[in-house]
Amino acid sequence: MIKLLTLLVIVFALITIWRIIRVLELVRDLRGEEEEEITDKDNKLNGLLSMIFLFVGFAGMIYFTIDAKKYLLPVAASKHGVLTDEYLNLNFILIIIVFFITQTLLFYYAWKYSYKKNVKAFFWPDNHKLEFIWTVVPAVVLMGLIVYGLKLWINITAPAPQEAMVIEVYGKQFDWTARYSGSDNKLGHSNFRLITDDNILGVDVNDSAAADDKIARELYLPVGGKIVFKFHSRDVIHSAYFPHLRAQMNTVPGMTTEFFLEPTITTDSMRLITGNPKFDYILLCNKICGVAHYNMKMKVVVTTPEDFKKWYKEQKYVFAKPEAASATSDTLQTALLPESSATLVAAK
Ligand SMILES: [Cu+2]
Repeated sequence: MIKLLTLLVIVFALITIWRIIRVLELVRDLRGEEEEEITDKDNKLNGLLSMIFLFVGFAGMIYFTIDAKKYLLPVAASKHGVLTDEYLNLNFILIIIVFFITQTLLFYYAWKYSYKKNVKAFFWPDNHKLEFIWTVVPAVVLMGLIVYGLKLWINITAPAPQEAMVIEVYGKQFDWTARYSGSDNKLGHSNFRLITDDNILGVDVNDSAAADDKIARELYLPVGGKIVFKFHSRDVIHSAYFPHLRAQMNTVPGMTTEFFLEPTITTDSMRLITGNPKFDYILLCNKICGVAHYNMKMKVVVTTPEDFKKWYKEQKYVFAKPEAASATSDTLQTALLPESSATLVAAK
């Protein structure tokens, strides 16, 4: 309410000032006075104000940029995320350099070459060399950025390696479910026609690959593991967004989309990095998919391979474990996991 009142006061004040100026103009017209001549002093003052504006603007820009850092995401927690962050930072650095150069020239010249009575402007209609330079240099820099970006994109979206652990991420209005593919590293076939209250993902009970599949409402990932997510949707297009892992992929009804990534920082380590003991990774929906879209999220936990195995054992099978399933299926794709966190640390 106070904000609205303040806004109203400002608006009325501006209207009042505008009316007063208009009245003064009318009074001047009635008196038959000429419009004031612009003096050298006015030009000097305007030039000086340009320079002040430049420095105040720069100071404000630097201050607010640094201040806004607290709203940004913490360091990337996946292998490819570090690369995309580097690319983004490179873009920012280039933009900032160009910004400082162009703004400095703009306001400096306004001050330096402000109108002086006895100085005549030099007539310089074109300069091919200069135009060539300021066309070619940005073109080459942009080409470089595009080629670098494309290479990065091809690298990130390349097919996942064979040994990557397959996890289904299933979206529906308005929640996420995860399905782990078990010791065969194969997800059992699923179909929306098979969906029932007991079989929320519509997994085919007759598919032998489904026997060792496990279902979870929290997404646990082993740090250093190679993970390939297979995304599915029951109803509309959702978008699976892992901000801290720098990954996003649409989930589309009737088709499988996928994303390969390697988490590099455990939840515990990230809590230390961010200085926030309550920090948790999260999976969000990033496509406005209906009334409760804002609430469509799942907790993601990145943990050591040992803790991951422990957690995995406690998870439920999609179907009550049939006798046919091998007794060893509880052990999961142990071969897919990094050996232990100790070797991970050593590898760093
Ligand atoms: Cu959604």
